[in-house]
Amino acid sequence: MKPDVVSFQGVNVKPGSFKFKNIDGSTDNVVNEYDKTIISHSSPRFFGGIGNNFKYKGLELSVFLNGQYGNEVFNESRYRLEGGAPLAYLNLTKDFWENRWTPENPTNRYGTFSVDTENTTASQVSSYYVEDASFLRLKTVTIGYRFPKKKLIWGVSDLKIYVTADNLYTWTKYSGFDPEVDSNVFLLQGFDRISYPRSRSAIAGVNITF
Ligand SMILES: [Ca+2]
Repeated sequence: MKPDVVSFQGVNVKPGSFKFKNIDGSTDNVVNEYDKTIISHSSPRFFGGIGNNFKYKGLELSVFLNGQYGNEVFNESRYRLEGGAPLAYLNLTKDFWENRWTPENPTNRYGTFSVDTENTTASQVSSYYVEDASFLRLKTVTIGYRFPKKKLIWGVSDLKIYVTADNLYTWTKYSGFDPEVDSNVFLLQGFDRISYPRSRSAIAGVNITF
């Protein structure tokens, strides 16, 4: 270990540990509860949606986009699947296991792994697990076709066929399943407790008016 490495109270900091910043100005270079600080912003600075309808002859297209900007999410999936909760004997991702820090693989991509919390800094909540959850989602797209009235027969006065698709695509840098997370606890906003992603769906329909 280099002499200027910051130590973490209660943890054996080793090569491959996360590096923490001693921000309280203490000269002992120890990180403890006095070095805690606010590191993120769980509410979006901006959120909204925009929709538009297009018509050309019998064709109709409607598009709705929604999104948010400027909020951050604690990605608990990564915390659990990258060795942050080792005592719970949770699974690890293959990517983490194969690319974790070891003396033979001295990488900055992941930290080292240990089964006990005294020997890993991964179980400390830190900015490492906090991610930008801004997104833009192609929420709903509907394409329809209304048949010309003069072509209708059998007493039909209006005939329209359509296809509607939901959650077609999401532009985001967030690495979890879905940046629009719900922790199911009101006081835990911006906390991704491995929330289930929104499903992509499509329905087709026919509207007939006699
Ligand atoms: Ca300190």
